[in-house]
Amino acid sequence: MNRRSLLKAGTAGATALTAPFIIRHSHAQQYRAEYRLSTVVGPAFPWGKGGEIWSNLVRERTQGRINIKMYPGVSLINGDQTREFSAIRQGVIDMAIGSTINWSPQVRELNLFSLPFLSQDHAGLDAITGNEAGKRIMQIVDKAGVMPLAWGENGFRELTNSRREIRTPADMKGLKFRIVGSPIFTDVFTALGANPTQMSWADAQPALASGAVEGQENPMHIFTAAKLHTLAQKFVTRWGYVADPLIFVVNREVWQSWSPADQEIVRASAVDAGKQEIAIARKGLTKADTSMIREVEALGVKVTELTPAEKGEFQRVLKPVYDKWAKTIGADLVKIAEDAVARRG
Ligand code: X2X
Repeated sequence: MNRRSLLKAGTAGATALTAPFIIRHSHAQQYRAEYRLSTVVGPAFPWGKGGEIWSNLVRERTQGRINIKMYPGVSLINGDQTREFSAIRQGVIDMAIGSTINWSPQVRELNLFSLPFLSQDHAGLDAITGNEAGKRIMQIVDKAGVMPLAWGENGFRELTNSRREIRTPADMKGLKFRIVGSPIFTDVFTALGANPTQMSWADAQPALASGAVEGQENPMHIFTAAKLHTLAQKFVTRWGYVADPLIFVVNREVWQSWSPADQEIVRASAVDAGKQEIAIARKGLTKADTSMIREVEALGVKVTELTPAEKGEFQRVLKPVYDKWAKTIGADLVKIAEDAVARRG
């Protein structure tokens, strides 16, 4: 991204605004008492923990000049997580660690990560975010009007339900699943023969508790921290169809109100917090350490690992959905990501 043209654009915009705004620009030290950081879940989850780590690092490293307050539950927008990106752009939210899923209604390229079975595993996801595709995504977010700083991770989204073990698309037939409010998920679950309903995370939990929906998909750390086994979720299928990365961002005007030195502190702190957060999100879910799976089984939950052939069957059924969305995302970007995964270590 060309930062000079970005700054110029910001200055041009500022001249149209009121005098106090310009004064704040020329006296960059005039910081707000508090900056609002939005996340969907709180510090009991790796995602919210990442927010806590970022806030603490920034507070320490700026000697309190930049004081971040966390608003989990996307509470600044009443839990309506698919409005988060617009709210950051408009300044209702100052900073966020957001899921690409929740921002994809505004930024179509972010659907890249929701292409079923694209990333395959942690190495595949790292190959995408750490290379050209990841750089392009950051440029796209920047162009969409929000300052992107670092990657984090919610995790691979696994399938859970209250009814039966799922090993094939046929096992999903007619089951009612809560899905996130992003259209690609409707296409995926419909293609698999299930009965999907879009709702926010806040609405999902009562819907699971009452049996209005029978299943959902989310990373294992969300499963344990939200105690989804107490919401009738007795079956988990680890299909790893979607990796759910997070992006650390700051509202453009807030960013420009900080001194270059403080901008650098916020950026470096986001990178450091992102690395720590990703390690927390993967804990117990690596080849070397599968303790998270044992933990879930100990809750009385049946955890099913699919064979490569079984995964291949889901992938085959979802091929038309993949191809349709690859066009929306941009064939070029999808190809770069696919090549990165194919070359992964
Ligand atoms: O709503 C979800 O499922 C969650 C918490 O994972 C996201 O915000 C994408």
